[in-house]
Amino acid sequence: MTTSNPALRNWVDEVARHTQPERIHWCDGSEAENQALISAMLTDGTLKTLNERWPDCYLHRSDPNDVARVEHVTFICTDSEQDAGPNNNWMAPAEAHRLADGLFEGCMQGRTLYVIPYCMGPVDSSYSRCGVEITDSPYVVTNMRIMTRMGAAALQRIEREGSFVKGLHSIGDLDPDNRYIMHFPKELTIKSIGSGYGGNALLGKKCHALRIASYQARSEGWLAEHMLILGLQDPTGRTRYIAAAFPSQCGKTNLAMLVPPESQNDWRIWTVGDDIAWLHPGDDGRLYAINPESGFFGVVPGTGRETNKNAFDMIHRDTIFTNVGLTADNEPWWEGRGESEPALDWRGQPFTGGNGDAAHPNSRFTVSARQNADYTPLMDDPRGVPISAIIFGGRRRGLAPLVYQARDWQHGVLVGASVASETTAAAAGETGIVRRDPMAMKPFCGYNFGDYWAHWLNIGANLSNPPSMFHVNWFRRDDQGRFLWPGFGDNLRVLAWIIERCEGGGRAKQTPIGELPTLDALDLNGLHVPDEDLEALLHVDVQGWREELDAIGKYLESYGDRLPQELRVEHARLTAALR
Ligand code: SAT
Ligand code: MN
Repeated sequence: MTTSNPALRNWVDEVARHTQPERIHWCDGSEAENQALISAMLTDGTLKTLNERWPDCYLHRSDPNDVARVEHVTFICTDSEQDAGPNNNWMAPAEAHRLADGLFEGCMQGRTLYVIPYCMGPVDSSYSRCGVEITDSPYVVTNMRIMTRMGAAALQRIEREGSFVKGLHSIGDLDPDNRYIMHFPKELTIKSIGSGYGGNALLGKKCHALRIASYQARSEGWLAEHMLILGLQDPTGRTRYIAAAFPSQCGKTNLAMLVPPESQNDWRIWTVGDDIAWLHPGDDGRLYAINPESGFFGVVPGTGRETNKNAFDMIHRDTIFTNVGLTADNEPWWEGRGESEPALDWRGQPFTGGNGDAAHPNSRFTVSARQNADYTPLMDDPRGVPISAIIFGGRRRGLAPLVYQARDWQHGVLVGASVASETTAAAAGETGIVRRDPMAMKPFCGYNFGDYWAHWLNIGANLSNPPSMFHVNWFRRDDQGRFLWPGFGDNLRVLAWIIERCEGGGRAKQTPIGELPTLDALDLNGLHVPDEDLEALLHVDVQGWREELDAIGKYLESYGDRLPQELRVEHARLTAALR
C-alpha cells in the first residue's frame, strides 16, 4: 500500500531515508493487521496475554523510566518565544529540527516503520482533522487504532483534502536524556522521540488534538479543549450536554460515565468523550462539541465497581493494560480493583506489599468507546452536540467550594484562567503541589495563554446563546484530610443543579465569587452529608479568596501585554466585591 498524495509519499520516503527502517508498513486499520501486530508483540514479549476471563486483553509494561508525560522536555517551536508564551517551553524551530534530526538519524534500523493515517473526529465531520503518525512502535499502532479512526478511511480523506498533521515518533533508545516532544504549529508537525508512553507517543491525542489543534483553532475560530463531554438525561427524557475541563487524573473519565445513585436512578448519563473536546460555534449561536477520539486512555487505579462501574465492566475484554500489576492466576491487578491479590507489580517484580504500588499510579487502560454501557451514537455524529454548560475544576483540598456559577462568559473565562490544582502522577515530577492550570490546559495549550484567553473571550462574544459557566471541586477535605463530598455517582446532584441554573431555575445565593447553591438547593435525597460538611462545601472564605485573588492577579500579570484587558477588568471587579 502507498498513497496518491505526493506530500505524504515524499514525507514517508524522506523519513525512511533518514531513520533507515528495515521495512515500511502502511496501516490499513483492519482486524487482520491488528491481529498480526498483536501476535508479533506476544512473541517478542511487548504484550502478555491475560487469563480466559479477560478475552482479548493484554498487558504491556513500559520501560520503568517511561511512565508519564514529560512536560519539562515538551517544546512549542514557534518563530518567536513570545508566541509560545510563559506557559510553554520554547525552542527555535531551526534548532529543534537540528536536534531532532540528530536523534532520529538511523534510529529505526532493524525496526519496522509504521505509517498510521488517522482522523480525529468522525471521518464525515467537517469539524474533524486528519493526521499521519510515523512510528517504530507496534504498541503505538494498536493503541492508535483504538483511540482514533485509523486506517483506510482516514487515508482517503487525507487524499481528498490534501492536508494532514505530520507526527514523527520513535521510541529511540528510551534514554530520558534523549527524550523530546516537539511541536511546530505553523508546520503542523510533531516530532517525538525517546518515549513510548501515552501522550508522549500516541501523537493523535495531546500533541495533535490539543497542542497543534489549539493553535489551528485560534486562526479558524474554534476551541480545542481538555474536556470531557457528557449528555445528562433528566427523568422527563430530555438530554442536555455539558463539557468539563479538569486536569489529568481529576476524574474526567469517572464523571463522563457517571452512574446515578440509587435515589436518582431515573436520570441517565451518555458519554460523548472523556478527555478532549473540539468546540465550534454553530449557526444557531450555540457551541457544538465533538470528541476527536474514539477510545479511552484511562487511569486504572481506583477503577472499581463502586467508583466507576461502566469503566470497570468495559475493561474486561478487548483492552490493553499498561503498567498494572498481575495476580498469580494471570489477571490484571490494580489498587481499587476490590478483589484478589497482586503477585507481580507493574515492573513484573514479585509484589511484597512493602515496596510501593502494585499498579503504577499512572497505569492506563486503552479501550474502545463503544464498549462503554453509556456509549451514545451521538459521539459519531458529524454535527456534534450542543453544549449547555461549561465546567472548570481542579483538585483543591481547601478554598474552592463544591460548585459556583460565573456571572457571564467573561467572568467564566477568568474562572477558567484561574484554575489551580494539585499535581498528579499523569506527568513526571512531584505530586500534590498546587499549581495554576488554566482551563486544565497548562500542559496542552500550543500558544501563549494570554492570546488563548483573548481567543476564548472572542468566541463567547460571538455566541448569541453561550453555555453557562461553572467551577466545581469534588476534592474538598477537612482538617483531618477526610473528603467532605462523596463524589463519583453523587456528583450527579451537582450536575442537576447546574442544568437547572442553565434554564433559569435552581436556588442560588449571590456571593463575591459567583452564585452558589443555597443549602437546600442540591437534591440530597438518599445521601447523608452532615450539615457542617455541607456548610463547609458551600462556604466562601472571604479572607482566603482575597489571598487567592492576589495570587491569581500576579499569575495573570506574568502574561504582560498579552493579557487581555477584559481579564484585568474582571479581576478588579472580583477584588472589589471581596473588599
Ligand atoms: O498521557 S496522556 O497525556 O495521554 C494522559 C493524560 O495525562 O491525560
Ligand atoms: Mn487528559
